[in-house]
Amino acid sequence: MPDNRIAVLVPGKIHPRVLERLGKQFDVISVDRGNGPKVDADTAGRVRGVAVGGGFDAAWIDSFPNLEVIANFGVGYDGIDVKHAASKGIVVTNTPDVLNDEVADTAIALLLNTLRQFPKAEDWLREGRWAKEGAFPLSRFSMKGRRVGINGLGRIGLEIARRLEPFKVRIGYHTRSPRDSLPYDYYPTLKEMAQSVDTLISIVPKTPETHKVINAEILSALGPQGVFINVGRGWSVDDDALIAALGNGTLGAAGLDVFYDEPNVPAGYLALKNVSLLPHVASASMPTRDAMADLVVDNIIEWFAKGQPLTPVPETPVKPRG
Ligand code: NAP
Ligand code: 8YV
Repeated sequence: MPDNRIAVLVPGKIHPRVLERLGKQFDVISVDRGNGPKVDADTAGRVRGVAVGGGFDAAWIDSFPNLEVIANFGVGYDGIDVKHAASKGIVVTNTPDVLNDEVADTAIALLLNTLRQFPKAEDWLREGRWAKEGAFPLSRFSMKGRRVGINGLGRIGLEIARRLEPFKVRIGYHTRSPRDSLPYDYYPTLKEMAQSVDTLISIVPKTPETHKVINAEILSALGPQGVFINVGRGWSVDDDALIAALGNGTLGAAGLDVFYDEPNVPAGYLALKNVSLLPHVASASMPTRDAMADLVVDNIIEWFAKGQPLTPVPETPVKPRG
C-alpha cells in the first residue's frame, strides 16, 4: 500500500531516536550518502523534509524539488549550504541550547585534563606504574591564578564562563559585538585577548571569518605558560602552527575536541605529550543526544503542523507555508 504520509529523507547515519520518532508520523526514506543523492525521480519529488547529521550541500538540495525544511542534528550547521537553501525558500533548523551544559562541562573537563594531565595519571595507575615507580609526576600547570579568554561568548561560551567563575580565574572574551551587563573583560580583537590571557578557549562557529584564526601569532602571544582549548570547530585552528608551538615550547599545552578534517587527526598531535585529545565528544551523552534528536524531530513536526519551526537558523528566515 502506498505511504501517503509526508516523506522525510534521512541521508546517512543519524541518532536512532530521530528515526524512531519520525517513523511514527512520516514516511522516512533512509539513503546512503555514497557519492551523492541516488533516489528515483518519483521518490525525490515526494521528499518535503530532511533530517541530517552530516552535510547537505547544494547538489543534494537541488535533487529534491519539493523540499521545504532541512533539520540539522547539531547546533553548528556549517555542513549545510544555508545560502543555497535560503535562495530556494527552504528553511534550515539546528539544535541550539539543549547541548549548552554538556559542551560547557566538556570544555572545563578538557581544560582540567590538559592542565593537570588526569588521563595520563589514570594510565599510570592502570599500567601498574604507581606501585612500581612511585607517584605520578607533578603537573607543570594548574588552574589556579589563570587568566582565561573565551573566543566566542554565545550560548555555549557564556555557560563556559559561568562554570569558570567558581575557579576564581580572571575571565575575558572576544566576540565581534560586546555583550551587555556581563562582569567579564571584553577584547575587541583576538590578538589583544591572547596578549592579556594565558588560557584561550575557542567556541566559535565555522564561518569564512573564523578560518585558522588561531595561528602562530595568537599562540605565541599566549606564551610558554599558555594553554589553548578548542571545543568549537577544528576549522578555526592552523594545525601546523599549533603542532610547531607545542613542540618547540612556544605554547605550554593544548586540549582539542574538534579537528580540521574529522575523523582524521594529524600525526603531529599524536606524537606530542602536551596535548589532550578527544574524538568530538563534547555533546556525546545519551541525555543530551536524545534532547538534540527530539529537537530535530520537533522542528519538522512544527514546520508541517504550523509552518513555524522551533529553532530556524538566522540565514533562513521563516515565511509561513502557503
Ligand atoms: P552561538 O550562540 O551562535 O555563539 C557563537 C559566538 O561566536 C557568538 O558569541 C558570536 O559573537 C561569536 N562569533 C561568531 N563569529 C565570530 C568571529 N568571526 N569572531 C569572533 N567571535 C565570533 O553558538 P553556540 O551555540 O555557542 O555554538 C558555537 C559553536 O560551537 C557551534 O557553531 C559549533 O560549531 C560548536 N560546537 C561544538 C560542539 C562539540 O561537540 N565540540 C558542540 C556544540 C557546538 P558575535 O556574533 O558577536 O561575534
Ligand atoms: C555534535 C556539534 O557532535 O552541535 C554541534 O555543532 O558539533 C556536536 O554537538 C554533532 O553536531 C553531531 O554529530
